[in-house]
Amino acid sequence: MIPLTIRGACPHDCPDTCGVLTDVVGGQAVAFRADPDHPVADGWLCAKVRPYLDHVYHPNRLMYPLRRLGPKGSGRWERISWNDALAEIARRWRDILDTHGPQAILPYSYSGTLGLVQMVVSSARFWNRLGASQLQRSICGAAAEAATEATLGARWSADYADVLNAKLVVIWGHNPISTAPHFMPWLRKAQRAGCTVVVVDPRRTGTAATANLHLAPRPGTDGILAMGLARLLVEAGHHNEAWLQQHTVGWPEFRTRLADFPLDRVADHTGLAPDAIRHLAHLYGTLRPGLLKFADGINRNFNGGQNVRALLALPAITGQYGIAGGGVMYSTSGYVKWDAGAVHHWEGCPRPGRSVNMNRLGEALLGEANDPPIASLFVFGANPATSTVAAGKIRQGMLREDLFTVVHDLFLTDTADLADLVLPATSQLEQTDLHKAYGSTLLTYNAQAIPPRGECVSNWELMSRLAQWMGFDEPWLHQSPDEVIAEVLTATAQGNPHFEGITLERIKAEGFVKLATPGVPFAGGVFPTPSGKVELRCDRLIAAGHDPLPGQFRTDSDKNGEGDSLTLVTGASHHFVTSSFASQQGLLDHAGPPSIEIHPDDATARGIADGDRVRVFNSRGWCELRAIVTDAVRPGVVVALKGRWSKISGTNNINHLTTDTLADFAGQAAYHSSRVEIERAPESRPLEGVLI
Ligand SMILES: Nc1nc2c(c(=O)[nH]1)N[C@H]1C(S)=C(S)[C@@H](COP(=O)(O)OP(=O)(O)OC[C@H]3O[C@@H](n4cnc5c(=O)[nH]c(N)nc54)[C@H](O)[C@@H]3O)O[C@H]1N2
Ligand SMILES: Nc1nc2c(c(=O)[nH]1)N[C@H]1C(S)=C(S)[C@@H](COP(=O)(O)OP(=O)(O)OC[C@H]3O[C@@H](n4cnc5c(=O)[nH]c(N)nc54)[C@H](O)[C@@H]3O)O[C@H]1N2
Ligand code: SF4
Ligand SMILES: [Mo]
Repeated sequence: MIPLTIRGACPHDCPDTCGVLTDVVGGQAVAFRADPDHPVADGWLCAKVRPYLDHVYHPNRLMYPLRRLGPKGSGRWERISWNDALAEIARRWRDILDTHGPQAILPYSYSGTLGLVQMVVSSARFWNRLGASQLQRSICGAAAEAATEATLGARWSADYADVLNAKLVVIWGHNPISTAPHFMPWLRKAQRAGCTVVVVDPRRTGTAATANLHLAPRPGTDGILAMGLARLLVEAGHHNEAWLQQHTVGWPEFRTRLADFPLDRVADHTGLAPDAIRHLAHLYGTLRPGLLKFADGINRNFNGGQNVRALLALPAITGQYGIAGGGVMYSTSGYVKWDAGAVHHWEGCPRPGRSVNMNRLGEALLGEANDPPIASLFVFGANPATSTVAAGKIRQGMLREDLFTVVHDLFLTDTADLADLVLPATSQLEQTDLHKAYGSTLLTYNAQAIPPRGECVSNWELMSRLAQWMGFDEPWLHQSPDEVIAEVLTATAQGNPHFEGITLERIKAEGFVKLATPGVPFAGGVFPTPSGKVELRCDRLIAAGHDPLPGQFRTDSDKNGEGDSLTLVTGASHHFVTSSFASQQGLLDHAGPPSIEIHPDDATARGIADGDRVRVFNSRGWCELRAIVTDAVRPGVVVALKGRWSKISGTNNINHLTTDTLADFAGQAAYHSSRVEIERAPESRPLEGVLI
C-alpha cells in the first residue's frame, strides 16, 4: 500500500518547532521524519524526536482511564470506563463547589505540548468557565520575559540566519547544541566565515567546547558581569553617546551607577579573571555587529530579572539595536500574542480570583493556599513531581488524603503515580494543532495523522467532555480544533501587521507560513515601550517593587543549614525535553546513569572519586547520583541535568533539592540558586533503575 504522508509540527518545548512528516498506512504511522521543505528543520530532527514513533507506540503508553486501588502512591490501579471517570470527577467537583467554591480546584499544565489548541486554549476556557484558581505560569522564562518587555517593549528577535551578519556572538547562559539544535548549523557557518563565538556559562557545555572563548562565571552573577562590561566599554570610549541620547531613557543615571562596578569588584563577584573580563569587553566593543544570544536558563536564579535587564543594556550602550547581526537574539514569541479575548472567552465566567504560583505548588498543597484550600488538583501536559522546584514537598502535598487529584498524560509519570484518577492522552500524531515558535517566525500546522490510540483523548477533547459533565454548553467550549484555531487566528490577525495575508486555509494548504516580520527587529531604533526608547530606567518597574535601573542585585543565598557550599545548576539534558522522553530506553541508554558533575577540587575535599555513588542533600531533601569528576564545571558549582524521573532513577530526582524561593521578577523559579552538599554514599541499589 502507498503510504499517506501527513504534515505536522513538533509540539515539544524547543524554540525550533520543526515541521515533520508522518507516513501512514491503514491508520498506523510507519515512518516519521523532518519535513524537507520546512526552513527551520531543514531536513533533520534532533536525537530525541527522531525516534518519535518509539514514543507514540511505546508499550507503556496509557490506553484507558485508571482508578487508584489502595493508598495513594501504592502503584495499584484498576481500569475504568471514561464514563465512570468523568462521572467521578463531576461528582467530586460538585461537592467541592458546594463546600469551598471553584477556586479550591487548581489546574496545573505546562509544556508537554506548546500548541495553541492543546496547551493555550485548553489551559484557559474550561477553567475560566468553572471559576477555578488561576495558575501563575512562571516556571520557565517569566523573569526574562518581564525584563525584556520592560526594557525593549517586546520579545522580538531575528531568525537564526541573522547570525551570519554578526562578527561576534556572545552565547550567554544558553546551550543551543542541546536546546536549540537548528541554530547550530548557522552558528558554525558564521564561525567558519570568521565570526568570533564566546560562551558565558559556569559549565563547559557542548556549545562552550566549540567556542573561541569560554568564560565560566559563578551562577547568578551575570548582571554584575554585564555592568562591569558596560563600565569598561564606556572607559574605552566604545559607547555611542549619540545613540544613547536619542534612543534610551535613563542613560545619565545608568552611567552614574557604573561607578559601583570597578573591575576588581566584578572579578571578585563573578569569579572571573580581570583579564578575561577586559578581553570580553574589548571584543564586544570592537567586533561589530555583535549579537547577544540567550534563552531562559540564565533567568532561573534569584537575580534572573535584573540580570537580563543588565544584559539588555549592552547593545544600547554600543548603539547596536536595530541593525542586522546586532542586538539580542532571545525570543520571537512577541510577534504572535494570541488574542486574549478569543483564547479565554471570559464572558459569562466567574471573575478570575486568586492565582497560585506553580513554583509554590508543594507549599500551596501543604497549606499556603488556604482560602480556600486546594481540594482538587488537575494536572495535564506537565509532570510537577519530577520537574517542578521542591518536588519533595509536591509529593508530600499530593499524598494528602483529602486531595482529589486527576492526571492526564501519555505515561504513568511520577506525578500520575500520586493521582486518584489517571486519564490517557493522545500524542501529537493523534491530534490537531497550530504552533507558533519562539526561535523562528513561522507558524506550523499539525494535521492529525492517525486515530487516537486506545481510549486516548486530546487535552481539548477532554476539556469539552469535562464541560459537558459540568453542564456548560457554551459553543466555545465545544468547538472543533480547527474552529478554535480559526477563531483565535482571525482575532489575533486583526491589527497585527505580522499576520498580513495569513489565514487558516493558507496554513493548512502550505503546512507552515512565515509571519510578515521585519528582517531586523527595532529597525531605526524604535521600540514599542511607552517612551518609544530602550528603557534603561523603567519606571513601570517601581510599581512592582523593583529598582527601575539594573545594577542592584540580591545578595541573599539559598540557605539550608550548615555546610551548604555548592551551587546546583540543572540545565537541559541533551536527550530529553525536561522529563518528556526520559522514560524511553533508547534515549536513557544514550544519556547514561543519572549523574552530577563536580570539580576535582570540590571532589577531593570530600573524598569523592569519579564514578562514585554520591548523596546530594540539603534541608529540602536528598538524592543519589553517580559522580562525574571533571573540570568542565567551575569550582563551587555542581551540575545535574534536569528531566530524570525519580521512579526510573531508583532514587529521588534532583528537584527534591531545588529551591522554591522565588526570583526577583514575575514569580520566576530560581532553580540555579539552589545550594547543596555532597558526600560519598555506599553502593546499594543500582542507580540506573529499570523501566517501569
Ligand atoms: N534537549 C533539550 N532541549 C530543550 C529542553 C530540554 O530539556 N532538553 N528544554 C526546553 C526548555 S523548557 C527551555 S526553557 C529551553 C532552555 O534553553 P537554555 O536556556 O539553552 O537551557 P538550559 O540548559 O536550561 O540553560 C542554559 C545554560 O545556562 C547555564 N546557566 C545556568 N545558570 C546560569 C547563570 O546564572 N549564568 C550563566 N551565564 N549561565 C547559567 C547552564 O549551565 C546551561 O548550560 O530549552 C528547551 N530545549
Ligand atoms: N531542575 C530543573 N528543573 C526544571 C528546569 C530546570 O532548569 N532545572 N526547567 C524548568 C522548565 S524551563 C520547564 S519549561 C519545566 C517543564 O516542566 P513540565 O511542563 O512539567 O514538562 P515535562 O516534565 O516535560 O512534562 C510534560 C508532561 O506532559 C506530557 N504530555 C506531552 N504531551 C501531552 C499532551 O498532549 N497532553 C497531555 N495531557 N500530556 C502531554 C508528557 O508525557 C510529560 O509527562 O521544567 C522545569 N524543570
Ligand atoms: S525538539 Fe526541537 S529540534 Fe527536536 S524535533 Fe522538536 S522542534 Fe525540532
Ligand atoms: Mo522551559
